Amino acid sequence: LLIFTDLDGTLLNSDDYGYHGAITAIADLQQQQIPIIPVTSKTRAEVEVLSTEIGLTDSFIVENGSAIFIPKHQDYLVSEELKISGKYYLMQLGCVYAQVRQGLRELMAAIGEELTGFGDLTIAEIMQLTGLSTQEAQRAKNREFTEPFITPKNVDADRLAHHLKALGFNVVVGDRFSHLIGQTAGKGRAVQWLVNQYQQVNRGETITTIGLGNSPNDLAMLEVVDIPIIIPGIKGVHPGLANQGWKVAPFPGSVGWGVAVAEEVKGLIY
Ligand code: 2M8
Repeated sequence: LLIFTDLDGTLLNSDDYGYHGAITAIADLQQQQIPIIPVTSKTRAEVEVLSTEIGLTDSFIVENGSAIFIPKHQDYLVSEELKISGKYYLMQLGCVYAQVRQGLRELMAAIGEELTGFGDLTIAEIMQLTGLSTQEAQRAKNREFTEPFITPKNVDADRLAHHLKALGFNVVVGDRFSHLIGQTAGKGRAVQWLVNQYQQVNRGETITTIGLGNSPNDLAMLEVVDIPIIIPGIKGVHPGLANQGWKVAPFPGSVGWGVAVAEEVKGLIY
């Protein structure tokens, strides 16, 4: 069993980024040696700190499925030539940051509108928009593969996506921002790649996957897991995820995560 989880608004509460409601469920999973794999818009720098805090030690997927970081102690998951990046093996699916910054400029020219990306914002502005602390905002700005930008109010989402596609990029929508990502990146692809690596190690065994998310950028991940679980917001399920017939956690944020995961895992025999 593998648990793939989004962070903001899913494992972490939307308002305070806390995860208290999930602590017991996380401890139970760890006792059963069930990997908890973050699949997030966040950067490597952000996930590293959060993982240490929460006590997660498995691989993780950052910047909307642009890269998979495999810690050295999980080298059994590495079956092909992968780059080494710091303490990790790195499987890169998307572009590098300079490319997405250039993409944002090209998009502005194509639509004839100003757009504001994280690269244009100061730390103070990011703090104001997100509620992150100074250090957290610095880690969020420390991007390697994707550019979050403020969703323009006067540009139709389909038009934006259409132009980005023509420029060789994709756009996904998170809790607060739109994210410009490489065309070969995506939470779904990244999850599939990692499941495949686990599958090669566990030949013959069936691997069951649970995925948890709350925003439209989680759709691709929820589509490729065996058991998709939606974490609602305070106003209910995000319209971008509605009508899928998927299980919805009984509460928003970490409390919903804890209850839904505990229930689901109890129903499976491992
Ligand atoms: C951004 O990601 C969230 C995820 O849904 C969003 O779009 O609202 C990213 O920049 C991430 O790095 C950052 O931590 C987060 C903070 O709210 O915002």
